[in-house]
Amino acid sequence: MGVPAEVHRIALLIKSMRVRGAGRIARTAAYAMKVAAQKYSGNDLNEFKSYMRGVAQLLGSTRPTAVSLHNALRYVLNRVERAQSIEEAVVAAVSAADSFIEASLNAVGVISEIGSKLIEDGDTVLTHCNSSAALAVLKAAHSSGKRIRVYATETRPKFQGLLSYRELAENGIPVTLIPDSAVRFVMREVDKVVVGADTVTANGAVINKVGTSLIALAAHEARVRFYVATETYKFSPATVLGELVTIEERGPEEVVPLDLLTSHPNLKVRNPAFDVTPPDYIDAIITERGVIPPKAAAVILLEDYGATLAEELATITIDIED
Ligand code: RUB
Repeated sequence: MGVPAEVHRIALLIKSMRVRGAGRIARTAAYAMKVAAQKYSGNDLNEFKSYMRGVAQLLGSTRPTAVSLHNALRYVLNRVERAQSIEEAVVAAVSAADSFIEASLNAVGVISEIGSKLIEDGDTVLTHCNSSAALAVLKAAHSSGKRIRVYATETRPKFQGLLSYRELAENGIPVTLIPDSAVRFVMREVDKVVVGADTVTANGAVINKVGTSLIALAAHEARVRFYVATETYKFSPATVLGELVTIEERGPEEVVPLDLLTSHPNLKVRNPAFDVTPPDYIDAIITERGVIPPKAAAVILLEDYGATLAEELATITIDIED
């Protein structure tokens, strides 16, 4: 059985960024796995397993950087793989997808509560792009009565900062939009930076919207605290085994108008969508399991994936020459 049209439609929503942000992408992919399981019309366990693998492959190919997407797919697939009958496998897929979505939403709630304690009355906070986890922290601080002001970066080239601006303003939080290039200029007025994450690596580096690492650098220079708010399913187990995170490079038409590209055929444009902030520039990572130093990312990964990682390590063979 082929991948259902509804799943193709969801994959396109993620690829075209109509559904975006690492948490939303993960929850939407889990939902698509549920839809796929419910639409399966056959009666063969092995066929169902390979059908679900195909669905996961399609969804996983939509955007390369956010590991949340791959962790969500793996969460559902692992439960399908363990099933002994077709009925059990379908139920496992549906309930795994549901519990992933519920746990993901709960995690953002817990992060907002924990993170809001790091924000003080009168703080000016700078945020970048549009992270539901980071905004949840700011909204929780505001609703607990703390008077905060926010600088939201535009976030070129896709202007996700406008989404943050709107969401914060609708919640009654005083927010000012700035061009990305004004970050260092306003940093002298900023008390804290709070951003989200697409992926956290084993050494505590954070991959987030391009520009994040420059903001971290400016914050470091000005001795402004730099916090990352993220669910732990954005931690990447593959990085324990030395794998590098693929940084998505998007099309030049997002950076310069199409007519300019046509009239200047030799114009070279690069459009990396994410960048890497090293752990030395991060004061703390706010997760649903507490506020951790970036270097503790490996502990979380070993807690969550230790057994699987040990199995994978055991498959690595080396030839030792005399
Ligand atoms: C979004 C982005 C967000 C993280 C975290 O990039 O970089 O900061 O995904 O978001 P894009 P959240 O717009 O390219 O998807 O906290 O909502 O998971």
